[in-house]
Amino acid sequence: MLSQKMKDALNQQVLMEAQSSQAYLAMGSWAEIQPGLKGVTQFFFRHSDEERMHMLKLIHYINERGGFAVVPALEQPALTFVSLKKAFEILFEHEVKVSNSINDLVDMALSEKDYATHNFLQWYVNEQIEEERLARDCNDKLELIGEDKSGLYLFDRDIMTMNGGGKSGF
Ligand code: OFO
Repeated sequence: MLSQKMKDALNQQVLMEAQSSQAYLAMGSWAEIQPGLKGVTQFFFRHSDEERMHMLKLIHYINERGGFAVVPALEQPALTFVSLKKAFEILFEHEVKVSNSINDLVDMALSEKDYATHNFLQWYVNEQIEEERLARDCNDKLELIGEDKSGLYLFDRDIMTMNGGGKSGF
């Protein structure tokens, strides 16, 4: 059984994953109308799907452990971005926040001696290592590319293989 405190905290994480999915969906929609960003578009849409899967995993876990997973209302995410670099900076900062939130949940699980939830959360701990790494790589590459159009062309091409390259698939 989950404690009430843990149920609430896991439901908050459901909200966070849903917001992530929504934020990356908006990035995908923005990228889709920019010229020449096919790879990046695919990357954002796929990432949005991944976040939905993270949310679903939590929903099933909460319900299986005697709680009730609440499907949350969502805020409208940022819809436009001054540059691709800015979008990836936001994505990276967001992933760091998600990692911190997962770490707080792990702390709570340990302090409540809820080892089942602790065990369940390890998947998210590993996932966040991968997601932060990929987001950091993208930011580093975009920093190097700067305003270079041919660099951006290659970035857009390469990101298609980065999608499937990580453990998470991003
Ligand atoms: Fe769910 O990992 Fe990104 O946010």
